Amino acid sequence: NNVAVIGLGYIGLPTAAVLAANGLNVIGVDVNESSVEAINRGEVPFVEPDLGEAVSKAVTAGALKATTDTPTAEAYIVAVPTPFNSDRSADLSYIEAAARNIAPQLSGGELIILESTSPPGATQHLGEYLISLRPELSLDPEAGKPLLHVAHCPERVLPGRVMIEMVANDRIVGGLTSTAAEMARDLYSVFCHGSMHVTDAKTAEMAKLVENSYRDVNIAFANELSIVSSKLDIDVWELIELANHHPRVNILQPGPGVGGHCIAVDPWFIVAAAPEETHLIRQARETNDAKPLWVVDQVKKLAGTKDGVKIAALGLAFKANIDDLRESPAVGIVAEISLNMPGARISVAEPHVDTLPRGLLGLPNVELQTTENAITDADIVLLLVDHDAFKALDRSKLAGKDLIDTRGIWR
Ligand code: SAJ
Repeated sequence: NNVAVIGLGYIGLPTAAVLAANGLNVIGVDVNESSVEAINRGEVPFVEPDLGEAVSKAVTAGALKATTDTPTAEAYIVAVPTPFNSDRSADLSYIEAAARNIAPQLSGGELIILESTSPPGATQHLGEYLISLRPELSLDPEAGKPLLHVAHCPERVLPGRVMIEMVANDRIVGGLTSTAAEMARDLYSVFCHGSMHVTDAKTAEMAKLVENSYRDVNIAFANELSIVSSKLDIDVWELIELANHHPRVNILQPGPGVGGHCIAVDPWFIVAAAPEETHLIRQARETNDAKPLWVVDQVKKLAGTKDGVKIAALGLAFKANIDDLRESPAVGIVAEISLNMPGARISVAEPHVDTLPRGLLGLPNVELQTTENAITDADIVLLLVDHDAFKALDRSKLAGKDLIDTRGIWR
């Protein structure tokens, strides 16, 4: 009953904690020594509701231990990053590094699950890579050698709701063989109360990418509508609300752009796998990536040639009520305003962080402020994230200021 979880990040750590809570002996592996030490003290190196409690309980009970060395185990869950290269193909080097550490521990019969979001074919690649390192083992049940069982089980949890969705969501389990898929299904059934859908590895990989791409395409539609509506002087939020009364229409919300490490990345893996066939998916990415610059243009137009204009930028996170600034369009927008409008003063309010992120640190005209202070002085208030804290703002404090509300909370 030993499970090793490789990569103790946003997905690996919650998975490790939930497995440990359900009676398995879990060894978490990470290259980051300070994360490993923190976890062994029962602490969590990032913010996710209810995760801290789960980790501290599992560590205290002795069911979860973190280490930098890959141990011997019956099952390995690989949850390492899959960023993209400069040509937007997937970078599988973290997966390969995990495989190089797992390979020496194998004796045959183990289950290896790739949980990282991956391009089609990555699970097959992981399996073949392991076999190239350990040729006396095989993926093929007919080969007459000790077997490795390799499967893909993509995570689908929403940041901010990870501990709930990890247990409640349905899961797709794709194996290189049906035995591998069934073994993975049995392992995840220990904690997952959703339905398990068994398929082959490549279809499972694509299912995950398609889910995020579906959302990206639909957000791009909403973002395009917001630009069209601005040109036609129509309130896009009212427009979408009205259209959504149709029983078969459900348009998503426009915003300052699409952030996070999933939706802004995953569609490119589909484009890379079929570049000639992916016009819509590519266009959606480009539309969403262009939205932050459109917001910057709105600010420039409003500020006109006024020098010393004071801008309050509310929110830096990539979406509401989290502290995650990765790929956040809000950060890019503030950086771009700072660069394009050197005469402007930008007070940034982000109640979920205490320091400016790297991309904004040291910019001479940008400072982190409380929401109250940022607004008091401002000529222009630019709302970038729909945090509850901003929704609860006393609207009379905004009187007389120019507002740019990219999330439609002040209509
Ligand atoms: N956004 C909009 N308008 C909307 C919805 C979202 O502009 O109507 C923006 C958000 O502000 C944010 C970005 O899109 O910048 C992404 O946010 P999100 O809430 O749509 O998704 P993520 O990135 O937090 O999580 C997604 C989820 N995927 C789907 O809902 C299909 C989650 O279930 C996945 O597990 C996660 O990606 C992942 O890890 O792949």
